[in-house]
Amino acid sequence: MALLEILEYPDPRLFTKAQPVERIDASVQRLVEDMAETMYAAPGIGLAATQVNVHRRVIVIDVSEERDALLVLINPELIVIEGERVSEEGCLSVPGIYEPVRRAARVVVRATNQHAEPFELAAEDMLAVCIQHEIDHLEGRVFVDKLSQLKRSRIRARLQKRDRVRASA
Ligand code: K1U
Ligand code: ZN
Repeated sequence: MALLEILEYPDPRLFTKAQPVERIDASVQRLVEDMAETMYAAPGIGLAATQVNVHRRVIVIDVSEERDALLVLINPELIVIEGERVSEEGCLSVPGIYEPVRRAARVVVRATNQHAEPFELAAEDMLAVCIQHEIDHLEGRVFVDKLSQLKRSRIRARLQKRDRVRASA
C-alpha cells in the first residue's frame, strides 16, 4: 500500500470530471487500498480519486467512530435525493477551512464495491453529506464553490498567503 499525494485547492486538476470505471481489476483494487490508507492517515472521513489526481469514479468513505467500516463506491449514482440540511464541511484538499454547506438530508446511492458487486445504500446524517461531497469531487466540484463569492475570495486569499509562507520557509 502507498500514501498518495492529495491535491490542494485551487489546483486546476481538482476541476476535472472523472470517467467511469469500466472493469474492476487489480489496478482499481490497488487504487482503493492506497486511497483508504491515504484517507485514514490524513485523517479524513472520505476521499475521491480526483483528489489524488486519478480521474476515475472511485470514492472511499469511513464515517465510523472506530474507523473500521470502509465503504467503497465505484461509479456511484444518486438515485434518491430528499430533504435539506446545513452542516459544517471540511475538505482534505482545502486544509484548515470549515464552512456550513446546504445539501440534501437523505440520499440513496447506487454503486459497485471493490469486489465488483453492485449495491444500493440509503444514507442520512454525516454519511449522506460525505457521499454528496465526494460525488461532487468526481464532477470536478469543490465545496468552496458552493459558498458565497465573498467567502470564496477570502479562502483563496488565505490559501495564497499560506502558499507564500510555505515557499519562503
Ligand atoms: O473529501 C474530502 O476532502 C474529505 C473530507 C470529507 C468531508 C468532511 C466533512 C463533511 C463532508 C465531507 C474530510 O474528511 S475533511 C476532515 C474531517 O472532516 C474529519 C477528519 C477526521 C475525523 C473527523 C472528520
Ligand atoms: Zn473534499
